[in-house]
Amino acid sequence: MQELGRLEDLPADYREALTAQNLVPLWPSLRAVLPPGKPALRTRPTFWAYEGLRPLLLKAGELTPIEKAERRVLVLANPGHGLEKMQASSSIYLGMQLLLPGEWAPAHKHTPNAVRMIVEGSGAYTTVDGEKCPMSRGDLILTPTGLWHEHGHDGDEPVVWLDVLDLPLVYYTETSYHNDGKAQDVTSTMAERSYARGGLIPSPVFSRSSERSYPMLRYPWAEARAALLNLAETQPKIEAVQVAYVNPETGSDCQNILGFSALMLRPGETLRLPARSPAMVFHMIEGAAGVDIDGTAFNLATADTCCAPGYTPVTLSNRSGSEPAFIFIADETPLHKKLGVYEVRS
Ligand code: 1HN
Repeated sequence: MQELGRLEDLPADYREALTAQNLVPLWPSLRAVLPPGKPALRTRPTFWAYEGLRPLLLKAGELTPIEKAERRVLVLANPGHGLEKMQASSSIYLGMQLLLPGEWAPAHKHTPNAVRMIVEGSGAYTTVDGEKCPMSRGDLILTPTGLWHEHGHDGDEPVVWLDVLDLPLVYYTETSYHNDGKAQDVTSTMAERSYARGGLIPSPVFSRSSERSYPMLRYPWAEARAALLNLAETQPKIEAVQVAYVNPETGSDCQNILGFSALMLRPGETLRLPARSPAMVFHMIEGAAGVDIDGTAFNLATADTCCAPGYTPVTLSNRSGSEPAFIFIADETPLHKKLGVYEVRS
């Protein structure tokens, strides 16, 4: 490959003349923005242990009242991007949020899409677009772009959840902003029960649900877990016991930018994921798994989280020979497919 001219090769007065007119020569930077064969990946394999994070999050509950935080979150930041950027990958933001009994996180809406994966505790709820969604471990609750949401807690123990947002991408595109609002009137709860059986949806003639971009906002863990166990039992030869969180009206990804799925590793199973362009996040819902990211190995216990850069093969292995392991996966697949840059390499 041809080596290109460097900035230092140019006379100083020429460089100054360019700068004065807001001009930049391409060739000294061409290889950096367009490296050969594979992108330059800032996203590093990174691991966040719940055991280490939890006491610091609970301490934040003592140090910072909810009124002073609005959302009491410790961000899971990837050092490859610089911690201050608050990015897990180029397009994924991760945070662990704490809500204590009696606390209230006021209503707002914003352009980034969020989901919450409940990690521990019960008694809290989030109200999204008038639907009150109770939170219990392993549930996935959507807060898509533009929908009002607020969190409350009627229980008696701390509740912690993992927030996954496309904030870095939305911020990068200069489209990130929020609006504050007043407390919502609750108009429904457990609306996901309308979609509780595969292949059956409310009548498209008489219901207004099919007009909504986000008809299902809460995906109870009990349902996802049962679906995985059924899949493993009825399709013993299936390569990966994995279910995608989709819009039940369309069968498409449940949100526009990030994709979400739940994976079951059968007892003793090892699963090789091919190198694909999207970065991925793995969060352990139940059990324990090894995650090998092209030679960087992490051991995930329940509630631990890690991320893997794109274009990198990942091997997952259940560390138990007798119990299944359940992993929540978030990735950038919908974004890459929409942009036309999605690739599977091996
Ligand atoms: C947000 O609105 C929430 O509503 C959590 O709980 C985390 C991170 C960045 C921007 C908005 C929430 C967030 C957030």
